[in-house]
Amino acid sequence: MFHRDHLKPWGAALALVACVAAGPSASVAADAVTTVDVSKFAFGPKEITVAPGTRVRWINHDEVPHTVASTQGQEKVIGSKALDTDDQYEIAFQKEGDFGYYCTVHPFMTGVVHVHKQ
Ligand SMILES: [Cu+2]
Repeated sequence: MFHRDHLKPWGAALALVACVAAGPSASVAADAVTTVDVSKFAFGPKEITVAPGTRVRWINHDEVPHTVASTQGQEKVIGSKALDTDDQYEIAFQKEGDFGYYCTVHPFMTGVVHVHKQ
């Protein structure tokens, strides 16, 4: 009980920090979300091109868990937990570049997010 009361202000503080951090990008691309379907052991579309500030959301439609992780050797921009059926993972891409990724459970599953000003 005592512990819980102390955790609450922390949660609020963290949420506030997250809001402030996301602030500047929100004005660039308000609700731009691009969805990648994880289905039949593949990412679809396999390659996407988005503007900086776009949120990319992966949704697992398979009956087995998948992950989304930056290609080994690349900067770790993408890193989801195991996604069960219908689970989602979403991140915003701010920097321009080509971000390759794969499923750590099935490494043959690969994809690329190209982030470029359009
Ligand atoms: Cu997988």
